[in-house]
Amino acid sequence: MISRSLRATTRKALVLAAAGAMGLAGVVVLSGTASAATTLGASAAEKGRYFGTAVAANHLGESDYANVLNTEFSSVTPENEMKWDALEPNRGSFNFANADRIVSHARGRGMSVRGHTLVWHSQLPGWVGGLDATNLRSAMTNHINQVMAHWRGQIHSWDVVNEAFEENGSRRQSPFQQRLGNGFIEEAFRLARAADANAKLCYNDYNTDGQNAKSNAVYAMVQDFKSRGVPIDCVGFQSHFNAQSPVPSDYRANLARFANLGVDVQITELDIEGSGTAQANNFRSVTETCLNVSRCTGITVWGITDKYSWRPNGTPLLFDSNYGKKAAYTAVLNALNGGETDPPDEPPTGSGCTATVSTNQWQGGFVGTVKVTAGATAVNGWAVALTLPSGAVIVNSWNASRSANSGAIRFGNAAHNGAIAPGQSTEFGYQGTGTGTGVTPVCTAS
Ligand code: 9MR
Repeated sequence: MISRSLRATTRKALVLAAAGAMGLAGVVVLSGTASAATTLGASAAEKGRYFGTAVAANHLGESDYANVLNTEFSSVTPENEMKWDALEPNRGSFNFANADRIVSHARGRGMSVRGHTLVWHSQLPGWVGGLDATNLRSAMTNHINQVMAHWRGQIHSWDVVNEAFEENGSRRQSPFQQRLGNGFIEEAFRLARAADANAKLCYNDYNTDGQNAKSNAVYAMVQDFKSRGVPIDCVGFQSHFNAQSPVPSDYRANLARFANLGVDVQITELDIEGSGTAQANNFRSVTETCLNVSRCTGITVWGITDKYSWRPNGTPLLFDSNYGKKAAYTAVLNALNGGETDPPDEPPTGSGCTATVSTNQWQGGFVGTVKVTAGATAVNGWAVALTLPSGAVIVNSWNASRSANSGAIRFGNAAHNGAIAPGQSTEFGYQGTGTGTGVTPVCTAS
């Protein structure tokens, strides 16, 4: 086992070599192993991460736009050009030209590409919504196969399914959900793995940045996929923030709990409305959050300049309308150049704890067994929150305290099982009447 600092030094040397080989601009070697980078992409590369942006094909010919893109970023996401309506406006008739321009621009300059997005209810041509189940399944299959084959081996990560959940954690009633049922997400991921075995396959959504009903539902889905071997490699957190939807205080804990399921996490559409120091501080904190989650492998901002943002009045990006670097830019660059952070590719991942539940249900009653597992650092006390379905009542529990007998319940560790070594587990249980299935336990370390 090599030491953390030696690993970090070796990593930095490797990353610098890789950045040089990729032709990434902006790495300045100061002396010995000390270095600082002067662009977002190069600074992120020093931390083993990418820094990307959404781009629009129709702006690539503008010199300011292309200059900032080429200098600052190491990854791109086509903002609209890979959506279903752009690629397959009529059934079976594909138009790859605009997205091809972005992919060749990026790959010709050593940038990676995020594919966005294969299965989404929005920007869906009308003909898809009119299909019956049999035709929709074959259209979805063909769309995934054709699109992924076209760029096979060229896409770092695909958003296979986008925005399939509602805020309350239920499934969004898209044509896919309505005609194909709950299994459509799993079907899409299995098709995607078969179509391009080398692309990372992501589920991507918004308002899932903190722990809430929606992110709990996505978490339960990813947990289920991992337990059954459904292929999924990453979860995208869009991270569109503003006054109504601020950076959540449990952002890091939320990303870490997903990472602890064994998937990469990516910040995929970052923008933060505001200006000046307040905006800069938010961008800094988001950047530090990613750097402090070992499997947070990269950040993508949702556009280069405020001028072309989908929310131009919110001035939510790092460059102003004249391509001037904003305070937010400097905050992100400094954060990327900051101190030691968790490397993205080494288990065990994250700190804190995770919880899984196994429920034995019979007619009229149930026993739940909850397994609490520590992350990369030791846990010295934990609590697990879960919500039982209505009608379920707990009559007995063991190896934990409990705050209530029904509804939202918080279990705390007992005196003897609060301390858990890194990567180790402990269990507690409860018995109740009614139906106790379908709960999602959320663990917090104290
Ligand atoms: O930024 C995109 C904008 O140009 C489009 O008009 C809009 C149409 O749906 O989509 C925007 O991008 C969305 C992304 O694809 C998915 N997450 C939300 C983004 C902002 O709406």
